[in-house]
Amino acid sequence: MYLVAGLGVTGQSVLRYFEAQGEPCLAFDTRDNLDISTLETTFTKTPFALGELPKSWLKKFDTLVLSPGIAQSESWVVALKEQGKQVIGDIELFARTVSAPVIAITGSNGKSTVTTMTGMALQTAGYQVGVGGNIGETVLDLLLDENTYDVYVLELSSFQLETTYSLTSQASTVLNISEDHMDRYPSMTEYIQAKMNVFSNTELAVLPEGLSEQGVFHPVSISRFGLSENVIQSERDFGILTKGGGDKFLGVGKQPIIAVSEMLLQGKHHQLNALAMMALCQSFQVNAEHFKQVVRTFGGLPHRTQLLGTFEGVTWINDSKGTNVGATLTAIETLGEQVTGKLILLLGGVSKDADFSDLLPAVQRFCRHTIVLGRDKESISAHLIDMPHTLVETLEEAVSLAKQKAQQGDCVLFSPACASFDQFSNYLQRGEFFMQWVNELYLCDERVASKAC
Ligand code: UMA
Ligand code: ADP
Repeated sequence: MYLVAGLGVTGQSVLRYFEAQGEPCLAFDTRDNLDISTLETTFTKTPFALGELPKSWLKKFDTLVLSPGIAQSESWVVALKEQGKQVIGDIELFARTVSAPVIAITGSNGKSTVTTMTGMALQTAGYQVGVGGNIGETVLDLLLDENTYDVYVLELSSFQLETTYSLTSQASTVLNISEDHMDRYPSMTEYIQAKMNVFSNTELAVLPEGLSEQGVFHPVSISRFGLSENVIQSERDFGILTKGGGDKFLGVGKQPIIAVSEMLLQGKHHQLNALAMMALCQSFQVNAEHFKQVVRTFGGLPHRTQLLGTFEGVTWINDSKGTNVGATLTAIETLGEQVTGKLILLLGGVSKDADFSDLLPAVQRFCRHTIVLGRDKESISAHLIDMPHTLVETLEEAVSLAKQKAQQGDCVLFSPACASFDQFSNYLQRGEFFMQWVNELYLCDERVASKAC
């Protein structure tokens, strides 16, 4: 028997999956105030418990299906492991059943973007593609839906990879590594180890320039991708080629595929993401025209350096999905180069014990003012000592202060470098509120101008 631990998006999909399989299970969540009334009426045969795991259950199950948000270092999980219980996740259940090929994507940043673009490329080429995992749609819901997929493209977090053992993939990648989730891992070593699990049984390992092959367990082949000239060492490596007139192309080996100027999204990280997409699709029938169609039309996902508009000469950008220092650094550097004035940076929330000093050179170079909000604002502020910055409690306050600080030609960038759980349910809700408050600020001002507010 299974114990389903965690009743969020993942746990609920596991309950649906077990019900469809006729597999009995027990359901548990550590949050004693969670409203599970709907679940209890949906899964009538499943016993539910909240807060503490009932002692009487201990003999009833042998495998724990752990949600990604629960750390294996939690004392009750450690105790269960000591008693010999097996710990697996939803990806492991998926891996045990799936028969179509899988492309597995992890990394610190760009996962959702590359997952989406890879799905688009395969779809454009005529494949029926199941896109899911950490990006939102759970892998078990993909298995349960009515479609027959030719290929699955999965975004996998380090948390999900910790509890995955038998996933076989056609192609896989760790897109990049920068510090994240340091509240969950003792050090970067354990975080990187979790990510490297994605390579444990893969036909093709797609590696960014600079990432060591150590820890890539016996892939059938390796492809590298990167921006520097010398990343291309073989016909399987993807990089930027400069042609006669100085035009730059995304290419493989010596072969140019897409002119960089054709890409709708400009910026170095978008080039990296497109190279990774092409490398991951190698063993499928996807050609240059299919890739071109993707990069010409893909304008980015919502909440990722999303342009809201230019109001009274100030541009507003929502990067609520910038949830770690690496992502925010990319956003500051990319937008800092593009904007005619300076950046007003809004960041803060749950810092996950990150080192914010990595942001300093970019903040110094590109930001007029930084506004720090949320639970961990003081500790973040300690890293910004000599930078002009202000501490506020809420995002709403930050938005109105940003408007006062911004000058003509400036760009207000909301890229929190933090998780959202102190004030919001998730990054989506945080981004929606940001957009709403920006809208209200300018709408209300218009009414002020016409004396109607
Ligand atoms: N929680 C408890 N007690 C429990 C169960 C959960 O306190 O018994 C808390 C967790 O600590 C966490 C929250 O509830 O704060 C949600 O955890 P969860 O495991 O229930 O999460 P799900 O709702 O199942 O969503 C998860 C991913 N979330 C996490 O890994 C935290 C979602 O990624 C993912 O889309 C979904 O599965 C489907 O696969 C979100 C995320 O923030 C976007 N991911 C992290 C990231 O991208 O950085 C890893
Ligand atoms: P993830 O799913 O890994 O969180 P997303 O594709 O959702 O990544 O992008 C989140 C943020 O990370 C973006 O808003 C952008 O600022 C940054 N980003 C995207 N691609 C890259 C990349 N290749 N390298 C570094 N940062 C990136």
